[in-house]
Amino acid sequence: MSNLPISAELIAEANARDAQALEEDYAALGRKLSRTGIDIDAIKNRVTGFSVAVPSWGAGRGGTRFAKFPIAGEPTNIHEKLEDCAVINQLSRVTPRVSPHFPWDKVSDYKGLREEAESLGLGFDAVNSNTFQDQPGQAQTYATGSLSSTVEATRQQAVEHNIECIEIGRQLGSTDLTVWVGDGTNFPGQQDFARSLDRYLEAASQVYAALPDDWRMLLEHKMFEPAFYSTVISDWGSSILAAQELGPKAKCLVDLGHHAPNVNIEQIVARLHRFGKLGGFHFNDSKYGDDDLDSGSINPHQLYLVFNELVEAELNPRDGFNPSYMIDQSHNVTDPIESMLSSAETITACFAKALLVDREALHAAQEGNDTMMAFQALRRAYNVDVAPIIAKARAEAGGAIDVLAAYRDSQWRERKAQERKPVGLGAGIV
Ligand code: AOS
Ligand code: ZN
Ligand code: ZN
Ligand code: ZN
Repeated sequence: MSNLPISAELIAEANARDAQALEEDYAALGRKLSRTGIDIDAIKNRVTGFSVAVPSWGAGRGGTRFAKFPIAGEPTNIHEKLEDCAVINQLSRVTPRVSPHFPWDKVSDYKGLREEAESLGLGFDAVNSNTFQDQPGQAQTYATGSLSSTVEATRQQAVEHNIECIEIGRQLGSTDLTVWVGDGTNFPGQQDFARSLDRYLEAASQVYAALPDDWRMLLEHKMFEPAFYSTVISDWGSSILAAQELGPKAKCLVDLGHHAPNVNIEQIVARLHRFGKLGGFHFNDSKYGDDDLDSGSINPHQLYLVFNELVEAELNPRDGFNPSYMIDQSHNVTDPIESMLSSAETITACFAKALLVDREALHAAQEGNDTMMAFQALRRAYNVDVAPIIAKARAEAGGAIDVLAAYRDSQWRERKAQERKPVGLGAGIV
């Protein structure tokens, strides 16, 4: 049974306002692109096949460690979060999957939850485990670590939680387990670097052993926070070494905010792909650290360069190419639905721009050491405004030409403010 939250009539009415202008812009861009031998419809068809998952936790207002400022009508549980994610997908048509986090999204009936998601036009993406905070009634604390803890019973508890997440994910139809641990230290000397990694690897291998054949374990590295001196899986080096040691089903996940400042993330992407270990992304943007700002809001060029490597990787699949794309943002000052609509559009646009790169010209310039023309091959595509392609693909798939205007027309948040109970105050989640 379909239970879609936004009426098709509302989208059609909103689109009627913009349809003529879109046709004109699409035709003009089509003529411009055809002068360089690009078929705009072929690009549009690739865009139609593109998708990025949204995080269940992103549907709520995020927060900082200082405060969280909830908004009226914010979702209070996984059911309401799914509804909001369905709104995002209905309007954008590029976010058909939701990535759940446990135990935050715990319910008693996962078969029922899967059906509920299906009725909203959604499926489930990677399952995320949580061993970075304690839960009420939990036997062991994660205060000094989880998979790498010096306490055997704590490591065991963390392993069992991850295995439970796999079990839940099987019922939800997921095939990836994303593991980010907060394990690390705040003081030099606090832990032995080698022995803590040994303990992590031993525990992670127990989780790995429980993976079904068609599953992957995505290791998410992070340089700092909450640990501020060292972390166990601190960078892509530690991540790929761990993934290589664990086995072929272990891959690396790149969260764009989890690197040292100014690090060349697009090169990391190329390296991970070269060794068959590129598992997925958490898209967001940052100015200073793991700021979890909206994708492309600070440095859209970096996001484009990442997609340039992804398109390049897809053309040279090496050990296969199947990265899982997901948004991981903290929406502290916006309506989360609006942020994810805008971010999904930005991410898709970077993908579309990367498709426009004249790869033949780029490769020829690279081989001939023609630096300026190589750079120009990338720059030319970056400078194209691909908005008409994205909007046209979306509208043809039943989505809105102007996603934010249609969302505001729907008065979704105002309506939910009447129906949903207010969320509590307090520090948010990172
Ligand atoms: C933490 O910094 C990471 O980005 C993780 O992906 C985390 O599980 C997620 O952000 C939810 O807090
Ligand atoms: Zn992340
Ligand atoms: Zn993060
Ligand atoms: Zn982040």
